[in-house]
Amino acid sequence: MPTFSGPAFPDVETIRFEGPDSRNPLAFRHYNAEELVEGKSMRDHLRFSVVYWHTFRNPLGDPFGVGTAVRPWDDGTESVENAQRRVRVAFEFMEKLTAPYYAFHDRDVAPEGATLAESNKNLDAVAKVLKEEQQRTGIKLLWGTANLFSNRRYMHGAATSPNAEVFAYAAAQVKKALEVTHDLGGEGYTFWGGREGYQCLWNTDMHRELDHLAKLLHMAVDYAKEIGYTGPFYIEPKPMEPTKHQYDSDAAACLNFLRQYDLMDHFKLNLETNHATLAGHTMQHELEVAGSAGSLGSIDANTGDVLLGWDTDQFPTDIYLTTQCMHSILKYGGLTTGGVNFDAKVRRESFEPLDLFYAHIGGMDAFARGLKIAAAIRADGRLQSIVDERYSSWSSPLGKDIEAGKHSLASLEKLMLEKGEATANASGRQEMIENLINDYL
Ligand code: XLS
Ligand code: NI
Ligand code: NI
Repeated sequence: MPTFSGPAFPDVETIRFEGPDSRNPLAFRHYNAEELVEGKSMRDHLRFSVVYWHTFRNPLGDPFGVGTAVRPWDDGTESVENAQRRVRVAFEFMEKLTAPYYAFHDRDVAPEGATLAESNKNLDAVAKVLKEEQQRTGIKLLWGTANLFSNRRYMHGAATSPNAEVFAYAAAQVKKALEVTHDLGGEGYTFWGGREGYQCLWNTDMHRELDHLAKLLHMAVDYAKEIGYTGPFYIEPKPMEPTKHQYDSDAAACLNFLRQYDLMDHFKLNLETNHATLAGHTMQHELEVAGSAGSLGSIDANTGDVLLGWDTDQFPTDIYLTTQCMHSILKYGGLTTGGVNFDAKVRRESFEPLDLFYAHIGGMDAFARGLKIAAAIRADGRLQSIVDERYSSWSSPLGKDIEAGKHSLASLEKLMLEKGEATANASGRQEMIENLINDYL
């Protein structure tokens, strides 16, 4: 095959904001990077990020059929040269999309070698090009991660493998991925434990596996100090797939694990919509759980399909969903080190390079609208005043005293014996609130 020499997207110019009336499918209608929302630019609120794995490595196969993706720049080999060429294409894409960030796994960007030393060498050779392209374009690394799930050595888990040498290998891989992430100025480092769980409890020592998982995370925290990496670590909850049960099953399970093993100061959560729904929760629920614990770090923006019960990783287009996301994110102080990271893939039928643009433009516009709508809800204040009113009894002397710890079961019993019955409840007004939210859409 003759070597590809770009550009990879010759027909695409830099994507620009053209406003809601534009009929140009290669333009933003709502994402206007410079526009201020609550005093901050949309760029800084949303911190959009493109994922390397789906956008540049996913062949678009499914369990019933081979990959369909047409990627003319990719010669299909596992060579370092091909990987380096792909980096140039990735940055051409992200630059034209005006995405300020990207995210990767070690094994998406560089091919795995026959030995760990060879894999590390390959990663260095590709990281060199990543660095050049970051410097050329100003695009930054949102987070890096190690792929501790694809290789067959990780069939029983990585940190939670019953095989101690597999744990050691995973540790070595994390060390290297952390070094490369740090060297590229990565603003975060993520752990997603795709195989950190079980297929069968009869053969599983859960207590030991959880201890081992915590050990690996502590080693990462210690090593970060050694190399001067000061960014956050993220844990990404997901209940299942590929294993029957993953220990990081949802936000609450992750928080419990982090507290149990004294990791709360070092980790925040990276929440993914399709993982929330697989766990039987809404994304809004997961964001509220993480946010109220002060542990909201970043989001993997995607969506599932109501009729397909698996991690379909579709691009988010539902404005109700993005409004919920941005409302919770604004409520908890916004994304600081994290971003809106499109952990999403185009459908198997959308196999052309151009589809990658349409998908991301749609996701960015959907989040921009969600941001504007959430800000409008907040500015208007009607929702907040309903919520304030709902909890107003907690501002009464009794409510204040209970919150301040001035009461006991006995003192409250005394009070209620005197009163006989609690004050009548007020309506929750759910339907009225739902109507009110629709006013802004
Ligand atoms: C898989 C996860 C994965 C993580 C990174 O379902 O979403 O892509 O984000 O390892
Ligand atoms: Ni993800
Ligand atoms: Ni996922």
